[in-house]
Amino acid sequence: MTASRQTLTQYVDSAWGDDPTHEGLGAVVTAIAEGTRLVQEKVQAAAIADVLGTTGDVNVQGEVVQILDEQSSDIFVDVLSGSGAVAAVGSEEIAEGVIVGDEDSQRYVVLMDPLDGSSNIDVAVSIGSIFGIWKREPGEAVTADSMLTPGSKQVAAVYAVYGSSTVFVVATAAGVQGFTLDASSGAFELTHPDITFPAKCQYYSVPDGYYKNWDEPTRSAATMLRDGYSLRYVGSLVADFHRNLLKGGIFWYPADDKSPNGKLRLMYEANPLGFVAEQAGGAASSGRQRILDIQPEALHQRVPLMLGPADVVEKTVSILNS
Ligand code: AHM
Ligand code: MG
Repeated sequence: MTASRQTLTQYVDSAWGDDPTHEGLGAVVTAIAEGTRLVQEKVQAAAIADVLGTTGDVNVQGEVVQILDEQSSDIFVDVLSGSGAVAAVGSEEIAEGVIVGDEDSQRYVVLMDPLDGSSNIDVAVSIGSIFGIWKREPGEAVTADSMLTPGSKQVAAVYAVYGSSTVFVVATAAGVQGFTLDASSGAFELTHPDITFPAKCQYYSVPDGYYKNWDEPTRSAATMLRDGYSLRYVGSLVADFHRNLLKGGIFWYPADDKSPNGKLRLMYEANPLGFVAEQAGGAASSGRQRILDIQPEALHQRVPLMLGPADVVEKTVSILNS
């Protein structure tokens, strides 16, 4: 008989229930979990409900908006705004940050990629959602500028993967906890406590098809990875990252001739997953500096992104800069 596992609700209560420094964090994470349940239902039913495909709009990134991108963003803005603990929300799909309120109880700012892996929505490949959580100073004004805070100031980061199961990973300074949705009860159960990168790296996840657009140092560093590890790349950052975190692997989306700042977004993708990587004993780098140290200049700014075991990231960065 399987011992009963801690649920996300129990974890939130025991980790932060009586802790004044984390007051309200449980409400934020619980709201994200509620949104995740709703989005995973949409993802599962998308083809049947006829909500695959595009809205016909182009987002602030200049990318075609999928119907599920927009619906997911709306769902998470709603649950976060209703949590009572969130002052502002930024979304990859929304041009400006959404200011919710500046009550003292609204202590957190959440920046998110509500549905990562848009190109995989229509083809039943794993996709996910990514969240960085920052705490406001008491009395601090809630403005567009106050959302531009370095990733090192995050108090927590969360991601979900809608895959062969729905997983929900929560990282804080106390470590990285992985939950799995029990579809029959609707509870997230703690199936992967205290996640850290395994000692052995097996995989590298790099968009090799852009080799022709890379400079020589990027080619050399990628060749080192190709010589040492097996390629795994599904094209959903959050799913590639999750596999690499559990099995041992490095993810790298470098800059290239066509995208000199890389493709991925600092505030919605790099900072949250960089925070998770570091809390799991790994590292996150742009190839030039630690991701979490970057002073953001714009909500939607892009950055080259390397995430993985610390020694492999360090070696790749060193070849890139040699
Ligand atoms: P999205 O947030 O619009 O889905 O775009 C980001 C995605 C990442 O999930 C993934 O790592 C990358 O884009 C894949 O890009 P490419 O198709 O160039 O390999
Ligand atoms: Mg994304």
